[in-house]
Amino acid sequence: MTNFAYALLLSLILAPSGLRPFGLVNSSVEIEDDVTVRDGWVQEGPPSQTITAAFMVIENHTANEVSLQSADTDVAKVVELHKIDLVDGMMRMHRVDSIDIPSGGSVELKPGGYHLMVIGLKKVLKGGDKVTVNLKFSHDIRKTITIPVKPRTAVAG
Ligand SMILES: [Cu+2]
Repeated sequence: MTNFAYALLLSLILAPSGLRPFGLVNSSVEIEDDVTVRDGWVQEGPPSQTITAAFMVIENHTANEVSLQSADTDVAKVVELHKIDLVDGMMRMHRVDSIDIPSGGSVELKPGGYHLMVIGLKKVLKGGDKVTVNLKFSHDIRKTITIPVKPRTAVAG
């Protein structure tokens, strides 16, 4: 092989790798390898009640199924994962161990379905307040979100 041919071959081999840093930057932006939480809110509790619920949409952008395993907040003693099901024509609320979010999918915690039960409020939550909630998922994923309290009048039903 002549030196010229060798240099040409080398430049061809090196050209793609020379672009690779850009490719890496782009792919790390496009492939969001993370769990994201959006549209979170806490229901303003009825007066004299120390229990309320929190809702949100959890999106799983990772390659694995991820499950929400527990949650806590400074404003309450306990946060439980709950689900409302229709059992024999009755709406029944029960505790669940975890909430699974499929890879590439999302789960909506909403009134009448999955929710975070916020138990033992340490202060009265009013519309406009902000509540910080720590979420613990499988695969050692943790998220801290700060979500608004919605006044009861703003919620249908
Ligand atoms: Cu509940």
